[in-house]
Amino acid sequence: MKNKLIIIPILLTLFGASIGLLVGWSNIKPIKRDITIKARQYSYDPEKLEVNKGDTLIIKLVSLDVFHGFYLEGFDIDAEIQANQKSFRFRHPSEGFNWKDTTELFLVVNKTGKYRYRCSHTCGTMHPFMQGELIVKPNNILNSGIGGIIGFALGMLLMIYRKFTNQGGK
Ligand SMILES: [Cu+2]
Repeated sequence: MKNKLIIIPILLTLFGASIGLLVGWSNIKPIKRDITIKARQYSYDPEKLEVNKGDTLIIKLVSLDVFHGFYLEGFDIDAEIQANQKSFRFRHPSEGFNWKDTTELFLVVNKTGKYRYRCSHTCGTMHPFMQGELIVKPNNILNSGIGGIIGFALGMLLMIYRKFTNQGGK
């Protein structure tokens, strides 16, 4: 009988933690991110972008010196940026050379991974080395962690509650 009393609280704790994990898993909150990428010979600022899966990126592209490109691998985006202009033009390479003018790129990052962005317009001798990296992280690790903690706390509360009710019954 003593063993049973130990097992039940453990099961309740695990059950609570599992519920917490599931709640955390579905509690993904994507956000909007305003991002300005400055291009100049021969780098991008920022060189590395870290976002979460599901986020909406609103990307402004500016060039500080000469004509640059911005080709984002994995998302079918290519852009051309004139020096010191607020607007730029972009296309989806899969649709050919159908350029459109814009001041912002809207992009929902719906997959995790590392994606290179690179200059697609020859801008000088070091042009081939002009590149950066977009890192899309899963956005549920933190949530599931918090969910697990809440679940654990819930399990502990259930265990305490059971102890009290058991004592009350006797
Ligand atoms: Cu360039």
